[in-house]
Parts: sequence; C-alpha cells; structure tokens
Amino acid sequence: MFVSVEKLLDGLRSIPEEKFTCDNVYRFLSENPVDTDSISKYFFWSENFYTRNLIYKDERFEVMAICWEKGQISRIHNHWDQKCWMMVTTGKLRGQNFKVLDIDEKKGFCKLAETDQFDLSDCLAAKVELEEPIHQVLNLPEFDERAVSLHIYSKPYDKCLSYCRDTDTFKEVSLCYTSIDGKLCDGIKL
Ligand code: CSS
Ligand code: FE2
Repeated sequence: MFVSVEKLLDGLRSIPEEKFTCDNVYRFLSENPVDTDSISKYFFWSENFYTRNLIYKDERFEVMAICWEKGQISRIHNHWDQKCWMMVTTGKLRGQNFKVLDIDEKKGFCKLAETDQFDLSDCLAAKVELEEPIHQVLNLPEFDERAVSLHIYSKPYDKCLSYCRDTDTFKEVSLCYTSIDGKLCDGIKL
C-alpha cells in the first residue's frame, strides 16, 4: 500500500500539465501514501527552526520533506498563489486557516481571523485551499513528538507573504532550503 518517494515522483511527472489540478493531485496523493523509509535520507533536524529539505524540483513542481521538532510552528503565511498539497508521514501536525478581515496593501496592514483547523497524521493527504490561502502549520507541544510532512508546491516558489497578528502587518519573506538532495546547503547551521 505504501509507495516509495521515487514512485510518487514518477507518478507526479506523468500527470499531464492540464491535469495537474488541485483535485487530481490531491486524489493521486491520497492513493499513494509515502513510505517514511524512502524519505529518511532527506531528514535534517534543528532546535532553532523547522527544516525544508528539497527532494525534487522541475519547472512545474517541487517536493520537499519538512522536519518539525516538538513545538515548532510555521509563520502565518500564504504560498504566493502556488498550489500546495501535503501529507504527514511521521507524527501529527495541526493546520490552521485564516481569513482576511481587513487589508490595506499599501500600508502592509492586514487583520486576520481564524477559520477552520484540521489535524494531519498517518499519510492523510491535504491541500491548501486557493480561496483561503493563508494558513499556519503547528507541531503542537502536546503532540509530544517530532513530525515530518511531505509537501508538493506547484509551481516552485521561493518567497511568500508572512503575517504578524500582534501588529496586524504583513510582509514578503524569502524561503530557503535547509538541504537539497540529502545534503546540507551552504551556510546553514542546524
Ligand atoms: N509552506 C511552508 C510550510 S507550512 S505549509 C514552507 O514551505 O515553509
Ligand atoms: Fe505553507
């Protein structure tokens, strides 16, 4: 029932451009839970930040393993209009979605409110809703274990908007990889 990440990549590459839709890739991911052993060589752990480990990238999509120590959380962010799917192969993660109550783009002002939340584990597939793209992912302290999630982004992107609820502001931030192809990137200190 579980497939290797190589098999998953073969399957993703064989989906034609016009079929690379939110629903189709979601269905494909649901039918192909990934075997953790096949991605463990991409795992890097840091006490300071969740790690972003690139497994595969082409013009159309990128696949990465994200490693979350206990209690680590993402920023509240969007995906810069890119489609996103994920599955949690180890541990458990909470997803929290947000809606925009008020925004002034010129001033970098944005007031958010929580909407739905969901928990992911056991290779259950999920997609970021394009209609409500602002979200946060949390490895809650009470889950009390490390987590690993596999993410597919289409197209690949290297920046996003990050939102701060204390100040009701948002700004563009750059994203970087911790490792590529199982090798730590230059300048990264875990
Ligand atoms: N999108 C975040 C992970 S939470 S979905 C990232 O790529 O760092
Ligand atoms: Fe995200």
